[in-house]
Amino acid sequence: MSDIMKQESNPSGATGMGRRRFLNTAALAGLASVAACAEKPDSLPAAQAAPAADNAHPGTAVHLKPGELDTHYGLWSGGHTGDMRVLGLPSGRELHRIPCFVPDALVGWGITNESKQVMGTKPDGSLQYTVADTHHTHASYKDGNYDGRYAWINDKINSRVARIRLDYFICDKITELPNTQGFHGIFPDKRDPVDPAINYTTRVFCGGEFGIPLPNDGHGLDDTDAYRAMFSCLDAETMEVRWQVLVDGNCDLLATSYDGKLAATNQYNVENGVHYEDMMSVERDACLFLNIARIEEAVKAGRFKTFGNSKVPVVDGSRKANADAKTALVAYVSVPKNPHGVNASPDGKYFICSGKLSPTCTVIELSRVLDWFEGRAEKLDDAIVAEVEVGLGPLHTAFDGRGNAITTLFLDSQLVKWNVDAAIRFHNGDKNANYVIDRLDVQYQPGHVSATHSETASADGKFLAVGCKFSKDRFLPVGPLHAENEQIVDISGEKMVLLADHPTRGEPHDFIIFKRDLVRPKQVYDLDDSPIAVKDPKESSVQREGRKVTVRMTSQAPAFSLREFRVKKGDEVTLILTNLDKIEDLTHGFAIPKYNINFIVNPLETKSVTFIADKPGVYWAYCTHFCHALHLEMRTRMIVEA
Ligand SMILES: [Cu+2]
Repeated sequence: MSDIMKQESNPSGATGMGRRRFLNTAALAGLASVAACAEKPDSLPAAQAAPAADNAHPGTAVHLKPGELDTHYGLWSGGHTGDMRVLGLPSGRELHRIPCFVPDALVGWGITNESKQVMGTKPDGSLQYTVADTHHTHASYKDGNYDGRYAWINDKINSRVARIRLDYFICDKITELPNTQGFHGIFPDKRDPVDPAINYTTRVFCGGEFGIPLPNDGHGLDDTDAYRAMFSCLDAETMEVRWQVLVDGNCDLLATSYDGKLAATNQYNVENGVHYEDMMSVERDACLFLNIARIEEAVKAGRFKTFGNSKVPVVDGSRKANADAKTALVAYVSVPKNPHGVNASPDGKYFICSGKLSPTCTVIELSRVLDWFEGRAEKLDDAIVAEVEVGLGPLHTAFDGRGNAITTLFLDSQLVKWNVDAAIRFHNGDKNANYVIDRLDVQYQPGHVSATHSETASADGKFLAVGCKFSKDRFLPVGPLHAENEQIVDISGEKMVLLADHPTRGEPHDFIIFKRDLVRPKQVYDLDDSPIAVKDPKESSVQREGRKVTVRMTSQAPAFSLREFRVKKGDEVTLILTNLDKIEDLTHGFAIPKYNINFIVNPLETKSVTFIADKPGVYWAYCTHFCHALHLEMRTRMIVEA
């Protein structure tokens, strides 16, 4: 085990930590040995026993009796599976997966015409992309709280952002960001910076992580000094990219202010290096604050460029071009090197940037950033109201709505709960200000953390979830690939109490948690949701136009409206299926053997598929989603004539 891991946590957390101020490359290499420790469970830090939750905090019992419902929804990023996962909390039960970026065999995502249109296709009709790496998910706001309209999720690999409608819990739009690689942080605005009447989300901000040549069309391949990353703003309704800001450094996480005026991204590699030793060569990086009103004025005034084929206006947010507060679009607030995660406190006052390589969290007061922009403060550094030690490897912060921050410590495998006001007093010289309130061991190496309504004005401090990157010995071994460990923690009292472990498939990263009454999902579609709905079984038909054949049919347990349909070899067949069963929970499936087709139709939902009937023969198309006692008999024959 590395020396770093052997160092004990300082119980006060406030003084005499005696640790290296910053981690170096050798310490980072220690992370590998942390993972390797899994072979020797005895050498691991002792897991803290979970007290019986029901006795300790009856309000947050995680073990629901059969038939009992969770009190909260959790929206989890699906990681490699490119979906959004819906959990019931605090039980941690997985309720649903909403496919976004990657095909899904249950709902036929990537199979149906409707989903392909959302996902994007090549000229030959095949999907543009079939892999994804989702990290972060956030939902739309109104008056500083979630309004239950939309959620958004990123795909880091192909720089895409997906929107999820929270009425049907489906993905309805995907946008690919131009001039961007490694799209990482995402956050919607919370209101308009100028128009006070617009107190809800209208913009979605996206942070580009990797620097690339602009345009990235084969020119400037080796001119690495010119590689730059891009911060983007999308229209929340149209999902079109409104504008972009060229920035120094690599965008990690994003946060937005409650007045709509500022968006922030914690920026590592402001050196703009292309190798890791270059990326960590300077002692301080920056948390960037974007002045939204000024950027939009600059775009309106035509002070922008475009790159390559993209028509999206790009303004200059480089450090050099933004030194003068009077004209700056972006403020570069200095924070310790390679920061990780920036989170907005629910009181609207502070953004907290975690140190990662530094054992500190930096507290930045938003009003002081605005003071700098508006000429009321000379030094931008004065916006830093605290920079205090919290433990090794601080990454992300959740809030309990009672003035406390709860930060994950990746290297210490801990959550640390600390009081923000006390940290500010300590920073200002009050050495008796014991800002660290509690520490809790988690299992193991935590990354993201979020609490109930954490980054909203109604943070209620009930419980939190922490995404542990390594589970090691916490679950039955299933071969070399370990599950990750999402842990649920009660934060309603002074001491944090570990309630439950939940294995998750890799790798979820980020999530949000909100009260269940915030959304009222629809249980049945409206026939008019689809312009091609087959509204009556009598409308069923097989229509031919040249080599194009349209098959229209309905499903109603236990039968499809057509007992058979005939096409000819080589026909382009479009099959439209409407489920006329309107009872909640009565979903049918539709699969065609040897034609790689399977999808579901929910009550009163319509979907379509298009394919070439290239194999003559009889194909039993059948219902793949259990619906009725005669489910096995629910079939139709596709007859392809030679
Ligand atoms: Cu069926």
